[in-house]
Amino acid sequence: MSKKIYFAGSIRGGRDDAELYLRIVTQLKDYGTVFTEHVASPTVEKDDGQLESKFIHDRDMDWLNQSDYLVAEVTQPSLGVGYEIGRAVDLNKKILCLFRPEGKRKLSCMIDGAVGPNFTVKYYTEEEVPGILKEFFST
Ligand code: 6K6
Repeated sequence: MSKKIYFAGSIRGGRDDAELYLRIVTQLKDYGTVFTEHVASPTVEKDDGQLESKFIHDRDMDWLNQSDYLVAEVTQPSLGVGYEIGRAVDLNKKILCLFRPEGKRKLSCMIDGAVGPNFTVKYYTEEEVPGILKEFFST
């Protein structure tokens, strides 16, 4: 059966990494269905901008509920991504957080310190993504 994957990445937290999200989502699609492909879309704010926050929240939580995995790119800090990670922990989802240690930015202790059997944090460079995903989805 195809894996169900929720991808999380910053929207209102800042869109600097949007093109990277798209490249990660493209690779995730080799492993299964990605519910949140729109997070990687250059036009997400225009496409979903007319929708009520409550609709977006409830739709996204429904998708998270249906997912087996949460993959979050956490380099660009985002309240929404942090919230989704917390909810995914509560729902016992298998979680992968990807952080690029560039410049002065440091990962929140609440993500870095959450590591456990179902919670993986990877400090990475983009060329490492294929190997990281292969390992994550094989366990
Ligand atoms: C409306 C106006 C601007 O952008 C929009 C569309 N908003 C969203 N559409 C879909 N998912 C969203 C939206 N806003 C937040 N999310 C969810 O939270 C996504 O699943 C992202 O992983 C995460 C981003 O949170 P913020 O706090 O960076 O926006």
